Amino acid sequence: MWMKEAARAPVRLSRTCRGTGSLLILATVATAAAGESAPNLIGNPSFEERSGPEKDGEPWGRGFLDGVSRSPFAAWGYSGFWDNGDYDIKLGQGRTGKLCARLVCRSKGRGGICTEALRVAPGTKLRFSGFFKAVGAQGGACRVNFEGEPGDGWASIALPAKADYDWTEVTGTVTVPKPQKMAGDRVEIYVFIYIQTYGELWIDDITLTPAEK
Ligand SMILES: [Ca+2]
Repeated sequence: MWMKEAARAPVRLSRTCRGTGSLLILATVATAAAGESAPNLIGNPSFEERSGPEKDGEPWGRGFLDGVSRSPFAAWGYSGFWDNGDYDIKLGQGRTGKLCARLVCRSKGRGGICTEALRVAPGTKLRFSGFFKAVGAQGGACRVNFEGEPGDGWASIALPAKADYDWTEVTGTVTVPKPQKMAGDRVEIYVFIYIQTYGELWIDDITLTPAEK
């Protein structure tokens, strides 16, 4: 589904430096519920857990996620070969913890990483936050793209349009659309993070949490 570009709904977008971003997250958590953190829907959000040997039931490379193979990181899939691109995925020094994901261009096109299926009710408002760093990322764009049953690219959040920047928080709020056909009360969505530039995109500390209505 992610092989082709699709119309993307605009989303509210803001960027803050690391210090300010942490304060914003704490403020959100503090108001979400009395003393409880809003649940992060993203597995292995800080890329600290390696994928290890292949496990039964892994979604990568089959069915809906055809084209996405397993990555070195648990709960994340990867492809470096869309749009005639050739992107490697490497372990980088983490913004927090020990590790982050690094997408490294060998030939410009499109590469990216993807979450496992996340099941949410249509109409749910979700707050995205992630930290990104770029090294020589020029000649294209990088973005966070929301895909799955509601449609190809039902929302998208642009990453900074700069070739080089240090760890920067990117946030946005999206609302899950209702597909024309659905069974049950939840739909599957996926979060993709794409690089379409030369150079490197570093990724760490990804959160997707239900936002207040
Ligand atoms: Ca990390």
